[in-house]
Order: sequence, then structure tokens, then C-alpha cells
Amino acid sequence: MASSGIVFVGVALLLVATASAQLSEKFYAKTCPGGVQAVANVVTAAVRADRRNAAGLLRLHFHDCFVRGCDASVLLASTRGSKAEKDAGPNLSLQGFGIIDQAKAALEKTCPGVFSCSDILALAARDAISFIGGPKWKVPLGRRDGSVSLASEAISNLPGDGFTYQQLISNFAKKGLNEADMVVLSGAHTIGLTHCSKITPGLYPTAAQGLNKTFVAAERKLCPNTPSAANKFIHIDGTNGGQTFDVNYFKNVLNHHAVFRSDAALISTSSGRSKVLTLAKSQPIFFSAFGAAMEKMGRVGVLTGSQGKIRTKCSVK
Ligand code: HEM
Ligand SMILES: *[C@@H]1O[C@H](CO)[C@@H](O)[C@H](O)[C@H]1NC(C)=O
Ligand SMILES: CC(=O)N[C@H]1CO[C@H](CO)[C@@H](O)[C@@H]1O
Repeated sequence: MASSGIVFVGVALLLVATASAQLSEKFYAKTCPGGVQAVANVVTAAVRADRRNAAGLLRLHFHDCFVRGCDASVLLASTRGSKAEKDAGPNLSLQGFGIIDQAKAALEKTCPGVFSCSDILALAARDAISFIGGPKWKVPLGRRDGSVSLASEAISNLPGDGFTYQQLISNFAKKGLNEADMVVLSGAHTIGLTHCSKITPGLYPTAAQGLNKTFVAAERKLCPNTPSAANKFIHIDGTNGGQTFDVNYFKNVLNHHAVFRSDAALISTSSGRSKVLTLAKSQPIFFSAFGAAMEKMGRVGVLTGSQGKIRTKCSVK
């Protein structure tokens, strides 16, 4: 029958598409056997020197995957007449480019033209987070690098700090990530810094979104509502000096100590609230769910096989 023929062709195409998109932890076993370890060495040295780098590397991988898939487009430099993702105004605070370049330079010496920048980004995020005591997840490899990076696409694809729960869900859904993935990945905000300008919109309305009053007073002290304070950085999760990867972010959200409006939004629905409760209660649950969601995020829109290319320098297409 014609319709079953169409179904068959459809299934066959789907199988081909899945096969070509397969990543594997052993991808470089023959072509660059020491490569994965070389990335780990560079990343752990950089994070040991400055723990701040862990947050930078995690966010770089996230921004990469949300704009054109995990294809290292976030690393490309602007060219004459074309502004790249990394130069999209509000995202100028991205950190960690130098560490990726350093890892790439080491790999180009031992296995030239083989190891993709997008795989380095995925490994660097995992190595950095496990080094600071967070979860360690699997990083299947074999991504290839893209050659397009547009500031306008960073603006239209990344979630905004003023997003509602529904907006966050639909933003992540566009990347094939579900509601549970979105909530657990928000737990990345257990580390890192934010500009005051990102939090003042939630901090200064009189009602302040149902935030805890003591918390609001303390944050307003750190972030006065003045133009000169806008570029000041503060910890997103100040517990333990903002250095530890743990469930305190979720505890803070539950206690109405949320820094971004998008964080506060996680408990604005009963479904979100129950997910936050579960994660706040158990570090093992948070760690395994976070790792699984990172592995999933690392597959978003990847180029494989003969798609894309292997860049020699990560900032140059
Ligand atoms: C759920 C939607 C999300 C929103 C609205 C959001 C928004 C933001 C904003 C506004 C900042 C501060 C940027 C600045 O002031 O320059 C930030 C920082 C950060 N975000 Fe997110 N983010 C989201 C999800 C994620 C995810 C999924 C990850 C990683 C898996 C992540 C990792 C980070 C990290 C690590 C920092 C700190 C960066 C640093 O200290 O250098 N975020 N985020
Ligand atoms: C607000 O937070 C403070 C700690 O920052 C806490 O002592 C206080 O009980 C909280 N208030 C409410 C109403 O939950
Ligand atoms: C995470 C982050 O800061 N993303 C921002 C990147 O730039 C766009 C455009 O202004 C913002 O909407 C995003 O929130």
C-alpha cells in the first residue's frame, strides 16, 4: 500500500539520520588517543588556577549548543560586516575562550586537523565541573565545527533572564529539551557571577516578585539601582562564597532567594515547584539528573560525519 511505503521510507530516512548523528566516547581512540586527556590537563590546570573558570566553561558550552547546535559557533570571531555570537551585546560576559584555544593548540601539535573545537567545549564543561566537585557525565564525541556565527541568532535563541516558566519551557523545547531538563539545567546557576543589571529588574519593583525581604535588602545593598552599579558582578548563588556546585541554588529558589526572574519562575507552577523540591532535597538526584541533561544538551543540533569541518584555530572558520 502506498501509505505503508511512505511510512517505510520515512522510517528508513530516520534511521539514516540517527546513524550519521551517532557520537561515541571512543571517537578519537585511533586518531588522537591522548586527546581527551590533553583537554582534561589544560582544563584542570586552568580551574585549579582560578575556580571562576569552571562557570565560564560551563556557560560557553550552553551558549554554543543553544545557537546553531553544539558546533563551536560561539568561538568564532566577528568578521568584517558580520557580528558573531560572542559579540552579541548582553552576552559579552562569556568567559573561557583562552582555555579552549590553549587546549586546541596542544591538540594541533599531537594530532593536527583531527579534534573538533565543539568536542573540546563539551569536554571542557564536564572536566571543569567534575574538578570543582560537581557531577561527572559521559561526553560522547565526534561533533564537527560549523562556520556560521551570528549575533542576531544568539539574541533570538538564548533564554532571557525575564522569561516566565512557559517561555523557558518553550525555549528549551525548541532544542529538544523537556521541562525536567530545563529545571535541572538551571541548577548550573549554583556557580558563577552575574552583572547587577541582570537582576535589578526583579529586585526593584515594590513587590519584588514575592522574594524574601531580607534577601531583597541584602541584594539591593550589593546592587544599588544606579547606572554605575549595572556592570558590577555578584555571585548568582552566594552560599559558601559562590564556589560550590551543590543543591543550594534550588534551596535558594524555594526560599524565595532567587537572583534572576527566570530562577524565581521555576516555582511559579506546581509542576516546576515539585521538581525544584525534589532536586533541593538530594544532591545525588541533582547530580545524576544534571549529568544526564548535560549529555542530552551536548547532542543538540550536532554536525557529524561529513558535515561541517575540523577547524585549525577555534576562532577562525
Ligand atoms: C534557564 C534559562 C537561563 C537563563 C535565563 C540564564 C541567564 C543567565 C544570566 C542572565 C547570566 C548572567 C550573565 C551576565 O550577567 O553577564 C547567567 C550566568 C550563567 N549561566 Fe545561565 N541562564 C540560563 C540557563 C543556563 C544553563 C542551562 C546553563 C548551563 C548548563 C547556565 C550556566 C550559567 C553559568 C555557569 C553562569 C555564570 C557564568 C560566569 O560566572 O561566567 N545557564 N545565566
Ligand atoms: C528570609 O530569609 C532570611 C535569611 O536570609 C530568613 O532568616 C527569614 O526567615 C526569611 N523570611 C521568610 C519570611 O521566610
Ligand atoms: C544568558 C544571557 O545573558 N543571554 C542573553 C544574550 O543576549 C540576548 C539578547 O539581549 C538576551 O536576551 C539573553 O538573555
